[in-house]
Amino acid sequence: MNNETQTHFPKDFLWGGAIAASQVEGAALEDGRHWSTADALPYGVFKDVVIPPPEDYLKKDGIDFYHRYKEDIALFAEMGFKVFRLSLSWSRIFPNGDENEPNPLGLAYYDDLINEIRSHGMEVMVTIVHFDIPLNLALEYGGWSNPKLIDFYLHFAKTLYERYQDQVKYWITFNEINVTLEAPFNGAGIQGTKDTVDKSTLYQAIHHQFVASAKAIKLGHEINPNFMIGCMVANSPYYPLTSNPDDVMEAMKRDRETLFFADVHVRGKYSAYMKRFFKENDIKINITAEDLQIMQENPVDYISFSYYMSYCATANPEKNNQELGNVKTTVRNPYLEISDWGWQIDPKGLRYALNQFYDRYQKPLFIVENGLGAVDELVEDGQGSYTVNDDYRIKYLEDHLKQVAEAIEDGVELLGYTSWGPIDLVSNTIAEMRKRYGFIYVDRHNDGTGSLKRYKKKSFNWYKNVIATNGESL
Ligand code: BGP
Repeated sequence: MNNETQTHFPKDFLWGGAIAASQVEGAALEDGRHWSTADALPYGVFKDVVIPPPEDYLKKDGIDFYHRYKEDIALFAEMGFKVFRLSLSWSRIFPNGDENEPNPLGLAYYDDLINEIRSHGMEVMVTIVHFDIPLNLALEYGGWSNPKLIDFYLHFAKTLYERYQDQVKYWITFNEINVTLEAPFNGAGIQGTKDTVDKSTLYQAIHHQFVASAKAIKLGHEINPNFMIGCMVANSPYYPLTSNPDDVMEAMKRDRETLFFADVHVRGKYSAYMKRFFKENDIKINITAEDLQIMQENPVDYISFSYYMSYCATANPEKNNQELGNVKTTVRNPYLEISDWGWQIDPKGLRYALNQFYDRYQKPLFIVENGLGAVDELVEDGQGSYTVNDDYRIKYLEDHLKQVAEAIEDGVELLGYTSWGPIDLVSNTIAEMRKRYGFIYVDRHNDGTGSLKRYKKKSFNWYKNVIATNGESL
């Protein structure tokens, strides 16, 4: 810890890493698995719909985690992970989403995988759905616009809870639930884009997810009262571009597009500003008294979020036209650098976001994704092997973690930190290998070539040391 910061991370702080099934496993059609919406991205949304995905689709083989997980988990253990966040592929367990009986081979795979993680003494954090709805539920049922998805989801959640109740303590009901607003197919299995899907349909689907989430929290606590069940949002706070009150109001409005999702999960009801928004935009949603009761009675145990960047808001439509990140069109912050993919790098924004959430909710928080996607170059390490000198990644993570330490000093109750993609994986929406986040390099390329061999990057030992010193080395 440097001199400016006196803070110490809590003694039981959960350091670790996070992945998602569809971005690592591969084995897309092995052992009874069937297609998911994640396999159909980006083809299902940005180009003409191509289903099933074409042969060269990268997620089809992923980084072959399905077969190599023992080697990968041993590397995470070597770094000293206290927790490992993963998702379990819905379409591996219920290939079409609407079956009664789970696929025994899918469950057998996850039995082994979870045992392996536990055998290294790590806590397991499961994201029940991470952007991968069985494709059949999207095509035949219209995704989450259909209330039937609630029961299919609960059946899936119950299967996981009952089977892994003694091994998994931390659960997340939906990954980045607010992404449904920007990417309806990604988040809710609704075909179309944010500009083409009707707003009532979109918010109805989101409402179904809220109900499913609350019911899943109730069910989970009935099965094991010690479960910690949380929501997860993509958290990119907005700053006003200028001190013009119109910019300030715009920033407040755009922040609420995210806060709305956490508000509902914590307060169990729609805030007044959303009711006004629905009214003014003629958005009609079917919300029953029973829905509201179940939401009210089952708030989350903690709030988790991903943090990659902050945004700026301006009320001037002429300036509001720059593509930043994967999905948002907004305006660039003149004070911030951007990553190779145009994501604004803002460590202090993480301290700001942590404080904003803690002040608002007074609930434990968990940072479940953070990291730098960059182009890495594999070079000889002078000892007969290869490495990546990723000082830029170390800097990004170090700068962010120092701000996390500041937030803890501010009084924020933070349960843990899992970096995104501790091993290189296929990026989500753009489905590329070129964008790498890992401490471990995977020899696989955009064209599908590569030995799939794993190499430790420079950041591997750096993160190992951060964990070993519980953040004192920062
Ligand atoms: C989040 C997703 C992850 C992951 C990450 C990085 O939105 O939860 O699945 O992909 O972003 O995004 P990308 O893969 O586009 O770099």
